[in-house]
Amino acid sequence: MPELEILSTTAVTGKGGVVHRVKHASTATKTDMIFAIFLPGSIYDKDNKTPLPTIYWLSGLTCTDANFCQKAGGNAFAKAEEEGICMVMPDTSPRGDSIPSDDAYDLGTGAGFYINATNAPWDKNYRMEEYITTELPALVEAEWGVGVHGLRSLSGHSMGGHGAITLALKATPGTWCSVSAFAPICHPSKPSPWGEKAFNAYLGSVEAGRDHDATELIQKPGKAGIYDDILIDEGTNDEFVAKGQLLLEDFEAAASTAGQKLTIRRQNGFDHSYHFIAAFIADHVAFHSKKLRKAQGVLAAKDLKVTAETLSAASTAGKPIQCKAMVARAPKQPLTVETITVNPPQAGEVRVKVMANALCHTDIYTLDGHDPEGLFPCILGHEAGCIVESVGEGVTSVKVGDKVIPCYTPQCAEAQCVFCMSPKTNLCPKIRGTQGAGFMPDGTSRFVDKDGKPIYHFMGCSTMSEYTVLAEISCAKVADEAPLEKVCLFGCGVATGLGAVWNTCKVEPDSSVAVFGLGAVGLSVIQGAKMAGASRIFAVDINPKKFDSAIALGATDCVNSKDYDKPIQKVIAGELTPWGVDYSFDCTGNVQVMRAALECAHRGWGTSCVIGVAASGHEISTRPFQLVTGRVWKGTAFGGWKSRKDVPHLVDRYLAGTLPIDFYITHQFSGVDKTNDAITALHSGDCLRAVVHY
Ligand code: NAD
Ligand code: AHE
Ligand code: ZN
Repeated sequence: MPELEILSTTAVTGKGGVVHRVKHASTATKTDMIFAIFLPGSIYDKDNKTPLPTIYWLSGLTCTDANFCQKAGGNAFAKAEEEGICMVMPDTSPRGDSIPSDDAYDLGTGAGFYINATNAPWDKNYRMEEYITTELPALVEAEWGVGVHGLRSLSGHSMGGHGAITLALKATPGTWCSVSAFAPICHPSKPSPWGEKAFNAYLGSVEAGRDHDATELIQKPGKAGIYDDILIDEGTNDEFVAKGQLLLEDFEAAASTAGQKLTIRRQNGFDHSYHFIAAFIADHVAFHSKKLRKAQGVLAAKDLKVTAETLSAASTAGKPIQCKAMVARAPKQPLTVETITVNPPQAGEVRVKVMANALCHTDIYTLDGHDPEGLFPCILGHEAGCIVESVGEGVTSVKVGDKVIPCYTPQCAEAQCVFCMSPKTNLCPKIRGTQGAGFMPDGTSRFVDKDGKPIYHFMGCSTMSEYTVLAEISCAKVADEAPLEKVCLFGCGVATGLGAVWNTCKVEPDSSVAVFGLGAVGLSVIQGAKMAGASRIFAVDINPKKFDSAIALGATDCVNSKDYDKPIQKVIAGELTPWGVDYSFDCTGNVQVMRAALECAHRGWGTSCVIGVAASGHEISTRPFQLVTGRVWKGTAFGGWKSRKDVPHLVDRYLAGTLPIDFYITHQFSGVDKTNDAITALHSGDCLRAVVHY
């Protein structure tokens, strides 16, 4: 691996996102090259080289990597941070005193045209096609582990737009996921003046340039349709349109003939500058993110197939499995990493390999000894994504290799179950007794520690173990292409918040809503309320660091109860609104806050929903007058979702892109033994969900 020199590291997003400027000796251009790489702070972990998708941005004539970072980086990196995507910004040519160049701005330095020159004196160093398509991705993947498995896309501006489209069309299908461009040079071999100069110099003829020309390439057999769509923006005030440099209409016509879908947006009043790029770069990042996620899903399904085959080949079925787990030995004690035995599933049970587990506040609440049902030693965890390793007798709804999300609110769906048969509730009691007692439905545990002693189960899930056993009725089977390290969030917090709004309270459009506590649960209440069309959303927390996320999800007002010297309910109902809000939600577990939430609900009809879980012995109270005057107090468990029926639909909406949740994942860790670090993160106050990959 060539020596990399980090020239500088700049913080560029409020979530720890950074840009490194990197210098290295290039084998392709036979000189030192500089590029920049953006790594999203909220999701990239250098130690584990988180395999994030990556966009390669190709700049235009005269530019270096720095132009894009300084002039369009703000919007680009903010969106890339949000989407969990890396960006790589290479230089536009080899540079240096020993490198041939030309006085003109459109040949030589800063004008490498993303081709491999074949003509002297350029042929030795001007090998930008090799550099961008081969050397740089290999280097980036080796050093940072990003853009692997073909999870990379191309975008660029002007000469870089030409580069992005032509390199994408010339590549073997599957090399790049998607391509987009700003004011691309589309028909340089027509020729356009830039094309004529570059191709004559670098390749010896314009004719030779046809192989590096988007309009020519798209007409070649097998090129149209490699990409289901290509996004292109061009400014209506771009001087190079009139100068016949870009010729987008030629590419448009050729693509239409060839049957290639293009999304062309001619942006009113914009010119050829970075203002133009900065204005629309977030759209392009979102465009690529969607394609990259889809590709990730396909990969995940392939992975699944491999894992399923490994699992069934492993034939651990019917045998005890030794694995690592985090055991809660006593309240208020750190979890201990232990090798335990997970016994085979009995009738009606399923043993699963846990792939990812997210921390929920309720795990902490029990670990801190506040749960009246808390039992020790136990294995906590209940917000996870798993793959079925083996099934017990009589299990029909899932099979080895299926992806499942464990559900602490099971669903037996039996005709005689008045709860499962009723549309009013999701609280199936079938196994609630044994589940609350820390056992499987037959009243025994499947976990044994190294001394042969049983360990209690927790919430019917116990996903802080590499393997766990679930009741079949607690398994929600989800789509094979679902990324478990993301959709695990539908196992509890986020699903609960969305469900509290959509199922339990059925918030109507134009309602006013107050949300107390802006953790993942509270923020998903805001997301749900926004999607339900609520017009006023009060986000209440005592930690102002949570307000940015609340606003990003749709909050209209942020309220810090500590800023007031009177009960917050009197502020919301009285000062900020005349009579209170239509709906309020407690997402803190604090009984005083639950009271405040009720008492700020609208006189006559306000409904307040308790989501937070209160410590044992803590009880709610208010004056009956509050209810007499029309307020309704209710609560929700898992957002009212009928788990096995509804959770797969939530996952499908995520895969369709209509229910984004990635932003809740603020921290990631690798290995079950990193769970204590995740707990520390959750206590830090700037963590929504910490996902531990196993
Ligand atoms: P979290 O710890 O991430 O978030 C709690 C938020 O409440 C924090 O932002 C904190 O600053 C804020 N807060 C604390 N005291 C406050 C106060 N006095 N006023 C205003 N804000 C205050 O927790 P989470 O994971 O989002 O879970 C929230 C609650 O929901 C927990 O009690 C959890 O146990 C419960 N929960 C219930 C269900 C259910 O099905 N009912 C499901 C999941 C979680
Ligand atoms: N064990 C506690 C009950 C805790 C509680 O209310 N749990 C919620 C889910 S919290 C998920 O993070 C729940 O769904 N409760 C319904 C149920 O059946 O437990 C106690 O108070 O005993
Ligand atoms: Zn939970």
